[in-house]
Amino acid sequence: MSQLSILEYPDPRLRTIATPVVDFNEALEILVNNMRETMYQANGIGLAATQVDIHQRLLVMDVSAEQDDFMLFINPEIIARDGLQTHEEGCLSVPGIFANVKRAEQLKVRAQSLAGETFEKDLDGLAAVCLQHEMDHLQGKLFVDYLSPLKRAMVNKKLEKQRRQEVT
Ligand code: K1U
Ligand code: ZN
Repeated sequence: MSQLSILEYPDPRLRTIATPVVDFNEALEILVNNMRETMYQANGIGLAATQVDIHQRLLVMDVSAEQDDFMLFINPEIIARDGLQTHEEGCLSVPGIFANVKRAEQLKVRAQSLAGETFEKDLDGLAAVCLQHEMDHLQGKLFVDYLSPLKRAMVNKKLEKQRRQEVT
C-alpha cells in the first residue's frame, strides 16, 4: 500500500467534477487500498478521490473512534434526506481550519461496492455529515464555500499566515 499526496486548497484541481467509476478492476482495488491508508495515516474520518487528484466518483470513510468501521462508497447518490444538523467540519485539504456547516441529519445513500454490487445504507450524525462533505469534494465543492465572504477572507488570511510560517 502507498500513501497518496493530498491536494491543498486553493489548488484548482480540487474544483474538478468527478466522473462515474466504470471499471471495477484491480487498479480500482489498489486505489481504494491506497486511499484507505492515506485517510488513516492523516487521521481523517473521510477522503474523496478528488483530494488525491483522481477524478472518479468514490470516497472512503471511517467515523468510528477505534478506526475499525471502514466504509467505501463508489458512485454514491443520496436518495433520501431528512432533518438538519450543524456540525464543526475540518478538511485534510484545508489544514488547520474548522467551521460550522449546516447539513442534512439523516440520509439514505445508494452506492456500489468494490465488486460493483449496488447497496443502500442509512447514515446519521457525523457519518451523514462526513458523507455529504466527501460528496461535495466529488463535485469540486469545499466546506469553506459555505462560509460568508468575511469568514472566507479570514480563512484565506489564516492559511496564508500558516504557509508563511511553514517556510520560515
Ligand atoms: O474530506 C476530508 O478532508 C476529511 C475530513 C472529513 C470531515 C471531518 C469533519 C467533518 C466533516 C468531514 C476530515 O477527516 S478532517 C480531519 C479532522 O480533523 C477531523 C477528524 C474527526 C472529526 C473532526 C475533524
Ligand atoms: Zn474535505
